[in-house]
Amino acid sequence: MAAPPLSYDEISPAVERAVQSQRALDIHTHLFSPEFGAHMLWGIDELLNYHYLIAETLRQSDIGVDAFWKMNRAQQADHIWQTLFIENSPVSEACRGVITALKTLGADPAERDLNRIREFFADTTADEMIDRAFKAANIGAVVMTNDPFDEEEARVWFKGRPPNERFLPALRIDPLLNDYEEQALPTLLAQGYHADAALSKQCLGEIRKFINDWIDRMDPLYMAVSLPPDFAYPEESIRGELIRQCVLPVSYFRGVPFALMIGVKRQVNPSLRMAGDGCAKADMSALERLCAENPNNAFLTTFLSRENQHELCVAARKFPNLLVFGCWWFMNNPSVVEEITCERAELLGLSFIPQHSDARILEQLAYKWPHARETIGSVLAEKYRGLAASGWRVSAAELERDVHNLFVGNFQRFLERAS
Ligand code: FIX
Ligand code: ZN
Repeated sequence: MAAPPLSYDEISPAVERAVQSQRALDIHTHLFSPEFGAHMLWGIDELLNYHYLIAETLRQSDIGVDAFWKMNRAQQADHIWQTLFIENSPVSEACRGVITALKTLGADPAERDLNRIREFFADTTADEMIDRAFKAANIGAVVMTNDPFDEEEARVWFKGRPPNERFLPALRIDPLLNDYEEQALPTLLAQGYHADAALSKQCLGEIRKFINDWIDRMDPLYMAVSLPPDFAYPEESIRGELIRQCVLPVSYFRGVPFALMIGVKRQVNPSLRMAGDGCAKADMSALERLCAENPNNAFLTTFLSRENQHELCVAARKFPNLLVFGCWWFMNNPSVVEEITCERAELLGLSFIPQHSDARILEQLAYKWPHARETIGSVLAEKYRGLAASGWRVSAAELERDVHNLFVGNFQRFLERAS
C-alpha cells in the first residue's frame, strides 16, 4: 500500500527530518586522508588560518600583509581570533562557521578563550576528529582534490592508492590546462613522458597516456579543472587543444566525467597569497559548445559568479550530459545558496547536486554541512508546501527519495551512466 500523504502542516518538519538525516557524499573538498601526511589540515590553528578568514582579517587589522606573513601559524591564528572574533563580532559566514564548528564538535566558543579551545583540540587525535567531523556533517565520504603535478602528493600515489573509503580521489589537472609550459611540462618530463612545448602529435599521445596512467593509479570519481572567466571553447590555444585532443577522448573512453569549475580570477591580489583570488562572470557559450559537440561525454560544472547562475540553469536544461553541482566558494553564503537552490529547483526540478563543502580543514565539515542543510531544507520545504497548495500530496517516503537523490543519488547515477 502506498504511504499516506503528508498534511500541509506536516510538510516542513518532514522535509527538515529528511534533510538532516540523509547522509551526504561531499563531491568536492580539499581535504586529505591521514595517508597524505602534512596535506591533511586539521585543528584550531588551521581552522582560523582559513584563507577566507585571512582576507577578512587583513581588511580589519592595522598590521599589514607583510607583518602578517612574518608571523608563525599560531601567531597568525591568535591575530585572526583577536581581530575577527574579539575586536569585532564574527557575523561573516566564514566566521560564523568557526563558531558553529566549535559548538558542533563539543568545544565552547562562548567563553572566547582561544587557549582553552586549543586544549580541547590537543586532547583529540586526527582519527577521532575525522570520526567526529564526518558524524557532525552526516557525510559518508568526501571527494579529495588530487594533483598529480604536486611532487609530494604524487610520491604518495606512486606507493599505491591509499585504501580509504571515506576519502575518495578526484584527478585535478589545473597545471595541464592553465599553465602548460611553466608547470605541467617539467612534471610530465620528470615523470618520464616525452612531452614538448609545441604539442607535437607524439606529445599529445604522451599526455593522453599521462592522464590514463593517473586514472589507473587513482581510480578517480572524475577529473577536474578550475577555469578563468575568459575560458573559451573551442579555442586555438594550448588549453583548447589539450581539452579537444586529450581530456575529452580520455574522459569518454575511460568513463570518467570532466568537471569544469568556471569563473575564478586567480591572484587578483597576489600579496594575499591563497586569499588573493577573485571572480567574474564567464561566457556560458563555451560550456554549451562543449556539451553540444560532445553529447556522449559527461560534464560536471559549477560557476563562481552569481551573475552566471541563472544562465547555467538554462544551459543545464538543454544538456542531459551536464550535471550542475554546489554553490562554490563566494557563492557559499546562506543568502546566495537560498537564491541559487530556489532557482535550480524551479528550472531543473531535483536534477542537480545542491552543495559540496569545498572544505580545506577537516573541522569545517562540521559547519559547512549544517549550514547547507539549514538553507537547502528551508528552500525545499517551501517548494513542497507550494506543491501541496496546488493540490499535490507527497509522502514522507517520497521526500526521503528526493533528498537522497539530491545528496547522493544524482551523482552516483551520473557516474554510472558515464562509465
Ligand atoms: O579551485 C578550487 O577548487 C577552489 O575551490 C579553491 O582553489 C579555493 O581556494 C577554495 O578553497 C574555495 O573554497
Ligand atoms: Zn575547491
